[in-house]
Amino acid sequence: MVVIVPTNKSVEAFKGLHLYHGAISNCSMRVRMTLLEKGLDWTSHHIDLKKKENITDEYFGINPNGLVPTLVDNGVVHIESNDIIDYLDETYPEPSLRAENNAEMMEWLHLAAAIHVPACKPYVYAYKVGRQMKKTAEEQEKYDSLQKNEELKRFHSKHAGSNEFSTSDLDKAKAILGACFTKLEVTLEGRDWITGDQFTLADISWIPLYFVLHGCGYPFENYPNIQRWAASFEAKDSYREGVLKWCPDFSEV
Ligand SMILES: N[C@@H](CCC(=O)N[C@@H](CS)C(=O)NCC(=O)O)C(=O)O
Repeated sequence: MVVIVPTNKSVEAFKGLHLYHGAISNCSMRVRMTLLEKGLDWTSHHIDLKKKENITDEYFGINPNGLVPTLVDNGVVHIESNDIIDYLDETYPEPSLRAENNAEMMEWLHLAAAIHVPACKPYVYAYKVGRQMKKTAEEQEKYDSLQKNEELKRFHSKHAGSNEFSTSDLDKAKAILGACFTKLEVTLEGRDWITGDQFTLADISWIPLYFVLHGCGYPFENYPNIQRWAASFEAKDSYREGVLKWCPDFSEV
């Protein structure tokens, strides 16, 4: 659980569940899907990342990394999407999204979190959103003044101004994604869902990764078990409402 004491105190008065989230953000998709699977009511605070609505004093006062999603539950601020979905399942246990083998499920959540900056983000920025996400000089100055996280500063400097991601950054990202999707392909052999017969947080954690990377042209045709798994989750209401309603087609982003 990653709880933040916000400097923007306005959110501490919030009642119920409030989610700051982005339509095109894969990390937000996993939280929206979890809220929907659980039938929880929540108040939406949409942050348009393309309009850089995250780069404000107000938002950095809620999420010190300036990232979406942020969940506020009765005034308590939670960040980090994989921790948020775990927190939601612990706190609102019905219906359960936890696997019988909790350790195996958590391993998938930790893996999704670990590959976000080295693999997922560079791939998505290089093949889809990088140019649209470039900051104006003014936005860059504001971002530099607000962002204290060195890893994120380094990431964003790689496509700032006229910079683009290097071939070695992309080769590294592709190698990590290749290893992860090979692991997922092998795991799904003879299984409906990632941890077995039951749809769990492990699936919710990885569905948005599939969705955005597929929209970037990632070669999923080489992974038949993953394609079968995708056909199953595409029939779910939580996928339609939590992903497609906000972002009908990532390739069009
Ligand atoms: N580890 C964070 C990553 C969140 C993240 O990178 N969110 C992206 C959208 S998926 C974002 O806010 N990007 C804006 C930026 O990098 O400035 C989580 O899982 O919540």
